[in-house]
Amino acid sequence: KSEYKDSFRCGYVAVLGRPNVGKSTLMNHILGQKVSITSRKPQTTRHRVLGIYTDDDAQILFVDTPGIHRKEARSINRYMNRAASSSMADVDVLLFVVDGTQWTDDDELVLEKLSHAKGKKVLFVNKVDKLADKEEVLPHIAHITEQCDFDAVFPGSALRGHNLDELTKTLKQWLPEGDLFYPEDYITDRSERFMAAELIREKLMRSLGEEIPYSSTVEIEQFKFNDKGILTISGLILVERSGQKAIIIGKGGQRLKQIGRDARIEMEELFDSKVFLELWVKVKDGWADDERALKSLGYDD
Ligand code: GDP
Ligand code: K
Ligand code: MG
Repeated sequence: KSEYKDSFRCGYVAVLGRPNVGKSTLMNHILGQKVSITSRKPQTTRHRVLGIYTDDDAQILFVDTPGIHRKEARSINRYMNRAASSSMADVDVLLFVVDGTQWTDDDELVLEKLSHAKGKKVLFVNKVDKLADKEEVLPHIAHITEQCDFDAVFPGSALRGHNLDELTKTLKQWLPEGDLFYPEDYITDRSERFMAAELIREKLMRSLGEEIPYSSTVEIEQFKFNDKGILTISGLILVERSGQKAIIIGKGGQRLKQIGRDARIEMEELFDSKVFLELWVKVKDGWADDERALKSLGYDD
């Protein structure tokens, strides 16, 4: 046994890629907890979310980002691209996540940005579980590494946890030596109110069809324990048009009830408390196109 034990390491890893490749799923799996919401729909992640992983020899600060994409017609989209691009600066490792089954123009865009960035670069080729023939990822990897140098490449699956231990080991090794930045029991720097709003938004994203999810956002109006120790949360869902409000509420209020039930179950686990959740839907036209409205709705990092 050596008396020169490796010193503790701590640093930032930005998780980058186009929408829907599995960035948030990957981070959550490594953390062992849902810190960042996920769904089948692109642009589920709208904010930069810090996920904190701590073990005996390192603390990894994952910066989960909204997917970088070309469509920038609306303020909300510009905000998301800004949030993602700015996390490329001042991190120790850039983790580029791609979908091993699908390569698009948006991937090309992220790769181009990456090729100019400084820092260690790791490529994770995700969703390999969907490939019958795993060798199919090889031309993919060749195409990517021709355009940008990577210090390590991992094929794997964020959903099934394939190759994540190896990935984590490599990431740790490239962090600078240093003490913990956050207490060891922290999993995110986000507030409980933020987490509550995100869980509601996740259930919305998952329960609705196309279009509407991108026109909705959630504000927490109340978050407090009552005298019986029950956590009372009041969430306001904002949409852009009255037709959308009707769809979210559903026939006899059924859809909104289901969204509330699903969100409450996860909140009770996350906050380790009984939760009373009230949801409201309100029309606020144009919030996604208005920089000032975005700021007041918490899109300001
Ligand atoms: P993000 O937009 O990059 O953060 O992607 P998400 O983490 O929200 O994932 C997008 C979708 O891909 C979700 O439906 C995930 O369940 C799915 N997904 C993520 N990783 C994997 C994987 O390794 N295998 C499969 N089959 N699906 C995955
Ligand atoms: K997604
Ligand atoms: Mg995401």
